[in-house]
Amino acid sequence: MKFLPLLALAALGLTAAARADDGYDLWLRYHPLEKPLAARYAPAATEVVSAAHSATADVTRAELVKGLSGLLAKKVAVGESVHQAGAVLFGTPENSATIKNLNLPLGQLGPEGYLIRSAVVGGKKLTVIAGNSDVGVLYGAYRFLKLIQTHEAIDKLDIASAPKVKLRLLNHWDNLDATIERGYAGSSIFKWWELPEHVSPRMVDYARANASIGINGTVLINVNASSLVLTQEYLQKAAALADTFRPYGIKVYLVARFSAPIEIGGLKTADPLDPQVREWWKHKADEIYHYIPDFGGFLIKANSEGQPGPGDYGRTHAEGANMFAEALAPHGGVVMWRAFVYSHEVPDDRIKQAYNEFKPLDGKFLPNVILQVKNGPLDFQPREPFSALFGATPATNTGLEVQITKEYLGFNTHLVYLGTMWQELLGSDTFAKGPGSTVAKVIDGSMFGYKQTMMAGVSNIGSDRNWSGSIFDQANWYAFGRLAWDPEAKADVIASDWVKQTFTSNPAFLKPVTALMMGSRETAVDYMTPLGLAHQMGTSGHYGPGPWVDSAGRADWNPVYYNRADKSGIGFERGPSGSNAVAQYFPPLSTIWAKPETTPENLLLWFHHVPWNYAMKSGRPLWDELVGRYDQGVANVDAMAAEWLNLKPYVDDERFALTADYLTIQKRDARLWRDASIAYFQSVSGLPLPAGVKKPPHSLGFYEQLEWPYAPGQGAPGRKIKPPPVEVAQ
Ligand code: GCV
Repeated sequence: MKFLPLLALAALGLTAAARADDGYDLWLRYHPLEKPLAARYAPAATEVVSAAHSATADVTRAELVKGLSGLLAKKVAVGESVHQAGAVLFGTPENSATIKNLNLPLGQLGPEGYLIRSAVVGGKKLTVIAGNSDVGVLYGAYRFLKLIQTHEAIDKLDIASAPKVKLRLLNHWDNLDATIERGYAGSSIFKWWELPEHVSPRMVDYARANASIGINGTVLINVNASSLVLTQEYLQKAAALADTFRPYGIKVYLVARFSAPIEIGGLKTADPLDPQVREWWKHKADEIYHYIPDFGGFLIKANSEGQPGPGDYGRTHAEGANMFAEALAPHGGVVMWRAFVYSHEVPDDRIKQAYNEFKPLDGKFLPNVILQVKNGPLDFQPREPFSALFGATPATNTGLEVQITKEYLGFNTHLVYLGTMWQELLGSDTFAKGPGSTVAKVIDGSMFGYKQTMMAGVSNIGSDRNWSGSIFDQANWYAFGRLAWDPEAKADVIASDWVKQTFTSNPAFLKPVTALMMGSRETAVDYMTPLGLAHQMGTSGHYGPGPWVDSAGRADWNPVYYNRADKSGIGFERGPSGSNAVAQYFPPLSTIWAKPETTPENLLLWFHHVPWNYAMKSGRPLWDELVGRYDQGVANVDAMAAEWLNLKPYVDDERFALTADYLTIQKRDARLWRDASIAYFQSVSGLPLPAGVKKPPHSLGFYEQLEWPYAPGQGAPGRKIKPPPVEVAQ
């Protein structure tokens, strides 16, 4: 192809900024670099060399060729041995004599780590990408391409990296009928109906994207599971996906529904101590491994939100989990047993219940069981403290579950970067073994020497062309992978890498967009649930505000259960005079969080019920501060939207417009959250609005009538449909 001069391209509206882009390529965009940059890199990327020919080596080669030829806009030679200076040589000591002879320090890198080095071999300068396994090398190849995408120097490389967490998994809450519980990006990408005969080519791009950020496993279906997925027909379908993902180092996992022996096995019971049931699961495991030899294992939601479990037979969670563990152990599989458990009877503060259930079972689980704990003790709220289970189960492998899909954070239409939220969590000190006992050190296994380590993210991926429902939600998928690889990685570095790979490295764009992302989660907290409030969303859909809701199926699904707002004040008392949830944490947190004066203000109402006139650090009474936070949230979204409009010259039209439209929605919603919350809390506090504060435009009654019956992600559409309220202007 002939290259047209840049000016001519600009005249045709075809410069990099203007080219339409639907976001399908995610952060793996290998669009040509500007000429001077490409010229800088070209001498160090003349050919891709490897003698390895495994399925993984083949995809590594293909990715390097695709990436380098795209970025450098030139043909890149491929060979089995080095012919010219500037070769990119990849492999392991087993499949490359050159790499073996280099005696590289691969010992510390484990099975998935990699090393990237500039070296001189036979008088020729080259770049070596090496690892102990083909998959480690593939990760190294993605890192090498990222160096070029992010405009790093590549002439004197000496990079070594290995994942700190062993199992880095996506959890899809996808149903077999292609709907997605809490999915906001279309329907499921796993087309079970067409499998195993047809595997969508999109599955390869899914695997590429995951491998590029180090994700090495995927749970294909919803934890609210159907037993059907364990039937022969569906195992064959799952096997077709496993075959497609395998070259990319990605294992397939399934959800095991506890009652499957009854539902698909014809047994009368699913009691985990019944010999027939145990035998059934052993056979089932053997059958699965027949179809999927490297099957990863089971994820199980038991005795939680109506799912069956060992409690139905008077057995403990450990007895239940160990039954599966025994069935999987001969094959090397693991059981991820979810700790998201709270009782039907609501006997105690809901946030205490998982700890109460699992702490006494510490040490009773088999070595191939991992307790899968949500980040906070409640449910993926905009802000919660870390779950008290982190640090409390030294004798039980304990893994982390975060939610990439933004069930409680404005779905795909609110721009909220979750890297900062996860960094806050992972950096939180549990004090389990004194200062420095961070959640990161618990889950990477270094604190208690766990045999299995795991970090799972509830996926935000769907059939939308842009995968995640918005461009900026791709950053959350990306950040999850990066943090699972290194839980101590920094959110700002991750955000900036993502912006560079996804958009541009131009500082005029990079700086403001990274800043916008970094502030976005705190902004959402401000307009939704400031000062430690939680679960104030309307029930079912969890989209808009509903602080007044007191009619949900059970008390602890109600926002009023959490805000406890009354004439005397607001907040849930969890100090010694209340539910004493603080006692589940290690000292000094149990003491610091026991009193409002020493509780950080961003968790104040989570831990304490305080009077409306409680004096805040700002000097304002609590009521004024609360109102101020809502206003701040709205102002920040306005500023984000305005900032984005300034950035039009640096973005293609399609991604610019989508993001601008969504920011308009976010502006609307932030106002609604602010207005509805202030209207409700004012009706309870009876206090006047602080001077200069704008009155909500409608009466409380108006907001109370709002519903979002068709909000996506609720499974069957329209769980509860009412005609929309008639607007009454104030
Ligand atoms: C998959 C919350 C969500 C449910 C989800 C559950 C869980 O309650 O609203 O949709 O169910 O968490 O994590 O199991």
